[in-house]
Amino acid sequence: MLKGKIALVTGATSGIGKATAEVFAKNGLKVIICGRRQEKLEEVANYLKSFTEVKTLQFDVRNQQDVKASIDSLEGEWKNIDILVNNAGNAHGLDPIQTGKISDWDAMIDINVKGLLYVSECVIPSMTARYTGHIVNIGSIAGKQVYANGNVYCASKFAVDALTQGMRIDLNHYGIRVTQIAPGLVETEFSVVRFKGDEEKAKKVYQGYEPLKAEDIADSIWYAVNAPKHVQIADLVILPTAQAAATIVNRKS
Ligand code: NDP
Ligand code: 8X3
Repeated sequence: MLKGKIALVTGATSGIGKATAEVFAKNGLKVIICGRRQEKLEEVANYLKSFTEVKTLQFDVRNQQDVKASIDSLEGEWKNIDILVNNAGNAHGLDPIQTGKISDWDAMIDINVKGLLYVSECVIPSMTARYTGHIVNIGSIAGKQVYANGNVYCASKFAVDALTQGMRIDLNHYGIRVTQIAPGLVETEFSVVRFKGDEEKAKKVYQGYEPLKAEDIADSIWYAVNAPKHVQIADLVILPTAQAAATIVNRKS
């Protein structure tokens, strides 16, 4: 059903975005992969090209002008994006609010919230004009429950939850489906970024239980986009079996 459709995935240089682009490519969708790291984009694109047609767009979602110029540079059929996966994002720091860093707060609001809006603003017009499309926003369990020291990251993901609902309401008339996927603990580069390159600290987040893999989330995204056209998966919370809530994890060691 989706063979030949065009999907744009932000944050496709690693983790959930990369795994999602791979599932799409293997199922015959044409993919536009986005991220800041050009060498990673090329590496992923070279791999995906054995399955499908691929375009790369290199931009920082914080830079509205670059986002617009990049997406506007798409030509011909590539302009008609059928599926947008707003995945680019990260946590920066894990500090209590009283000692949090402004630069971390700015990064999380600018990337996770404003970046998602900047990309959506460029893609939505071609969907409304065609009365079709599917937007998948990657939220988090952190957008459902606030946890200690999560403050601004949680706020950014609560914003994704609200924006997903808002998009679904405003785009309802156009037949555009809007889905939120809200994962719990997924082992990716996420914690390395959160802890600013401290690999040891990052590794501990995923020890003593089996965390989700990026591929598990990619599968759920595929389930949502591949559902029959009259079915709109609105919101999926996906946790490792060992995780009961944001900070309740059954660790064996
Ligand atoms: P990764 O760190 O592995 O991937 C993050 C991706 O986002 C990378 O491809 C990165 O690419 C891109 N990115 C980050 N900042 C920017 C930016 N300023 N401009 C453009 N692209 C950017 O983490 P995940 O795969 O885990 O994270 C993907 C999404 O899933 C995020 O929104 C995250 O909040 C969410 N999530 C993750 C969970 C987890 O436990 N891992 C759980 C719940 C939600 P590049 O560096 O090349 O720009
Ligand atoms: C990522 C999962 O629990 O670190 O969104 O917030 S968590």
